[in-house]
Amino acid sequence: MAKKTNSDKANQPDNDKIKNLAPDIEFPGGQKMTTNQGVFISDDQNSLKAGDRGATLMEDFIFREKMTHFDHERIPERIVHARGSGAHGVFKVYEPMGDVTRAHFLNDPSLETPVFVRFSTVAGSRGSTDLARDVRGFAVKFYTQEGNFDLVGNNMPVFFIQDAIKFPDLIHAVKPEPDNEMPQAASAHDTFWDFISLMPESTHMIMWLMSDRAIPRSLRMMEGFGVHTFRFINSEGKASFVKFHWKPLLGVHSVAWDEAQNISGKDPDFHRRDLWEAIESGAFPEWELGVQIVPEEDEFKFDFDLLDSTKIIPEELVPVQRIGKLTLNRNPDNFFAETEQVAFHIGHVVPGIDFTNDPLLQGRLFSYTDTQLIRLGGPNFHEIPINRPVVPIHNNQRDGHMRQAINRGKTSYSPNSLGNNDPAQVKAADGGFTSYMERIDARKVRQRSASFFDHFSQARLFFNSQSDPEKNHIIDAFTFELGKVKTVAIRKRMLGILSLVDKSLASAVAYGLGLEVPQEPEKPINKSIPADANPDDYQPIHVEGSVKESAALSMADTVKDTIKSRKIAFLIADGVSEKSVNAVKKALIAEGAVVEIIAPKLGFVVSENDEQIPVDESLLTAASVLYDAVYVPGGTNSVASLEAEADAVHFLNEAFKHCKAIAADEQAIQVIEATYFSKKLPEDFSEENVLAEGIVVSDNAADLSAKFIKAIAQHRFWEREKPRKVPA
Ligand code: HDD
Repeated sequence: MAKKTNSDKANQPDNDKIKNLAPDIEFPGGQKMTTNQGVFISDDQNSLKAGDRGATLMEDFIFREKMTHFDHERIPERIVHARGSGAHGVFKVYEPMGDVTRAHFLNDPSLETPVFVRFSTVAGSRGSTDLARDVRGFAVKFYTQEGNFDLVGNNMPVFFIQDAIKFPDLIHAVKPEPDNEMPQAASAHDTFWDFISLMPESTHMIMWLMSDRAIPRSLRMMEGFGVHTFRFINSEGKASFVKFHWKPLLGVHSVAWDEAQNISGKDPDFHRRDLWEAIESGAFPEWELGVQIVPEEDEFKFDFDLLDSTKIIPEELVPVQRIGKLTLNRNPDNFFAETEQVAFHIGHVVPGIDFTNDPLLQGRLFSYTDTQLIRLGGPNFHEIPINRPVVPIHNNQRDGHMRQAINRGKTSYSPNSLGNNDPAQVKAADGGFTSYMERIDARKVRQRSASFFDHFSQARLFFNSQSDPEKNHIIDAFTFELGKVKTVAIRKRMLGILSLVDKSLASAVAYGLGLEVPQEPEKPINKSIPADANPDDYQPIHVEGSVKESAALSMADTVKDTIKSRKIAFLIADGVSEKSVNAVKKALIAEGAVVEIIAPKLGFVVSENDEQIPVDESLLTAASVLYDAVYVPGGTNSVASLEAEADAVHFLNEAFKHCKAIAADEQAIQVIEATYFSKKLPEDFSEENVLAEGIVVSDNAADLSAKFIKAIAQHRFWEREKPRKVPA
């Protein structure tokens, strides 16, 4: 029997959704070529012509079919989040959550719910670089026994705007400018900052966007957030507010901005490749699902509005309970069929989960189905294999473009007597969805609640919660982005806004821009005002937030005890000591790291004992920015070659500049001496120094490995930038 899949997924488990996809899988192995009508093709090389030098004949149905299909291969890319990478996996809840939600998949710890996850950048096109400074989408489709639930979140817990009606404006501002379609996948341009500087509600989100959260080391090392406040409903109909979090077990880590820009050239698919390779190698990425639960009666207990998507609930006020685990354990078989055609919608909820009146959430409820209609071509996109639930669908919807279901029977209306009044509605007690009966007593108005008008206290909370290196990176990012803005008035307006967040931030950015921080920000600060309104009614209010610092907001406080799936470069040349290679390699692999051998040329390196060591990458195809750490083994001839090899020295210099862990066998000290950081080596390589500075040189492989592993787990040694001499 022909193999059903096109890649060996022996180590990547099946689940109910994978089985549900199986009948649609096509694999050509051992098969004969046919037309789309199933006719065998004898010649796929030549079109049918009137003579061997004559014109192609209209009757050539094989040519016409092939060409027509090709001509129609593309569909519109997503208007936002066009660039994405997907994976299958499973979710399991730890304990029944029946107290707060009746959702079946959150109540049975023995149940593995299949999921499909798509990560994305927001602004760039489908082919744009993964390492753009941008928000990352984190969309999870749970194929539950009660239908599909989509948690369509981001890697940042807040959003730019408070009302969905501003979304087209925001996206028009950030996308490439309409006259010249520049810049691609970048917010560093006039239209974006023009809009932001007029919309102070975006200030909190902008702090996140200018932080290193916007340049993750890996999709596997970022948090996810549902952003809005949702509702959980239990089986008694009692509601609680809930915020969703994804906490990565590998910790939250980012790259340096200079590194991100380099990666964009060396490997624009860096994140996509990293996710794919991790899953192929069995290093399955994992996140815990966290929830912050607020009882309905506490709705007005906070100094911000739970319905305002520019606010977090600080974890100090409501702790995050970790309630289950997501594991991504299978790569897609086909990018287009799965990752491109998957259609998420925040309105895909199951009984036990409901919406709130967050005006951003409410507007999203319209946009997602609407966009799929144009993107996927019609109302039957739910039948596309990746989108269909693992439970049957029965309703009276019929027909439309590309309908797959063959609905049997005469009745497609309800009530009916001819078809036994089926399909039958389902009582709430038996699993039928019922909307939460929120009491509403209000006038119909186009207004923003005054409880949404504090735009700065949480921006300040975020800035105050960062470590010094993180603060410096935020300052650098603002200086970079506003430096790319050509209109000086926009730069000045932004400095006015920043001065309302933190004076030191504003003056550090102003310094880099060669400007003064304005005494008073331009008034009115908020320019997003209805025509008939009094501008004074729309101005920011100043709130002293009750939480001044929150550890969860800084990546400096993240998990730093693992080097699982980290990529370590070994720089070697002919004459290398294979003992010095193998001992450290073995120790790193035992901790789950990936080791790649890099040499001046591809093929094999011949060791000092004439052993052949296969080379993974050459100094030409590899670059330090693609690795987490670097090690130089011993071997007299090898180190002499590397010392004289400018690319090898550059590799190390760059690793130092990007604050990475560096190790060298004592014999390789001369290579380190050729670098510019040789002057900055610590006095000794005690564990304390290695953990502070990230460099270890030793003649003892076991000692070196142990310290190197601890150093890699630290991720980065940002302190190296201290007098800000290292331009990372
Ligand atoms: Fe959105 C896609 C996340 C606000 C309208 N959004 C999209 C995706 C993610 C998000 C992760 C990609 C899904 C995928 O991988 O296919 N969006 C968010 C978050 C928001 C948000 C976390 C704020 C909390 N979005 C938002 C608003 C609107 C939209 C306010 C419009 C009113 N979003 C869309 C869209 C997209 C989309 C136009 C484009 C492609 C798609 O839906 O399927 O409908």
